Amino acid sequence: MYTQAMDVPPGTSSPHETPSATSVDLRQHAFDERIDADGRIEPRDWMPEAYRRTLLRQISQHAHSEIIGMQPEGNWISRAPSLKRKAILLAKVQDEGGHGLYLYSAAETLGTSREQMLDALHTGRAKYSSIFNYPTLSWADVGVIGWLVDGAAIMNQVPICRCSYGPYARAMIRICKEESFHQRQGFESLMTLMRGTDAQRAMVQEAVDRWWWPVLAMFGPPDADSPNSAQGMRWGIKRLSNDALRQKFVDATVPQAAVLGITLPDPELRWNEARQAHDFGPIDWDDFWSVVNGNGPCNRERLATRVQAHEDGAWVREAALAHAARRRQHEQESMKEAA
Ligand code: FAQ
Repeated sequence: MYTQAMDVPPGTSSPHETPSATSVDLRQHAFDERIDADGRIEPRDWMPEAYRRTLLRQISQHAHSEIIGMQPEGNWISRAPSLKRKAILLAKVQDEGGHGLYLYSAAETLGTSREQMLDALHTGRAKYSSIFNYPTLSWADVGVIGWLVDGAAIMNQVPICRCSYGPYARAMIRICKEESFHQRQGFESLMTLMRGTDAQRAMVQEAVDRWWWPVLAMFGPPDADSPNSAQGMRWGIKRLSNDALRQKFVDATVPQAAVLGITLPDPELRWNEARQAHDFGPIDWDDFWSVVNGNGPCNRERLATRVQAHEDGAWVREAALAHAARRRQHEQESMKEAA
């Protein structure tokens, strides 16, 4: 069900067939040339197995992040402070679900079914972003997620719009447009709170204090400890390194914090004239790895909620399959009648 794995016409060799050594050399050469020329690789093109696996790893992790990422904000839909905020939040959470679906579709073109990817997520074998394992304790968290988490996501994802793999790059173009709206609505929501009462301003500051460091860690380990970066960049999957993106994010966010009137919780944060960039304090990587390895404040809850939602949705999948089967049968019957 659902799979968009490649449909190869008769007579065409599948990218997953086992070819002779000479044809692999030729195909590898053509692939390398296309990558060097900054060209795009499409699903039916031959690709090295390691490239396919790296893409599948990154795209499926990204898809899982979008789907699990619906939960922290979803927690506030029933408690949004006004009808307007509830409508915006509903639309945003629904957008994140849509991003997950585009990305699962992009990953399926690499020859893995959605069932396989979901099974990896539901059994705890697949990763998703560390950031979604932190709780949303106040309404300000919703604004802070929009401002900082979506802000970090855009910083990371705009360069992926130029990814060498066509389906991923195209999905990212659409996703980034929506993420930009998400970031703006988060900033606007915080701006409204900051113009409110002392208690509202304190609530925003408290939320920023909790989210700032996990958001910086979200960009991934330092370049020196990032085993996948060098090859990912060589293949044009990643365009900028984890540290470069983190730095760009800090530099973009500091002036926004000043406009909001928020203090970022880092006494070492200051402009470095020589580097033309901000210096910032050390990130707690032990905490990051503990969360990635399943021991964050909400890992178990997030996974259990996801598995439950999947089980609760079984009847929808069955109904969709039954409907598709009936439609196919009707189409075949009307074709027979017309013949
Ligand atoms: N969390 O060698 P690297 C969003 C893992 S979407 C968990 O540097 P790579 C939208 C990494 O997988 C957010 N694990 O790896 C939204 C690897 O493990 P593996 C998601 C992490 O792939 C907003 C190991 O550490 N965005 O926010 C994390 O070159 C609001 C070594 O790392 C994407 O996925 C982490 N933070 O670089 C939704 C963007 N960082 O697989 C709802 C696409 C690293 O070898 C609400 N992905 N790891 O076992 C990427 O750009 C890259 O995959 C990185 C990691 C940068 C995440």
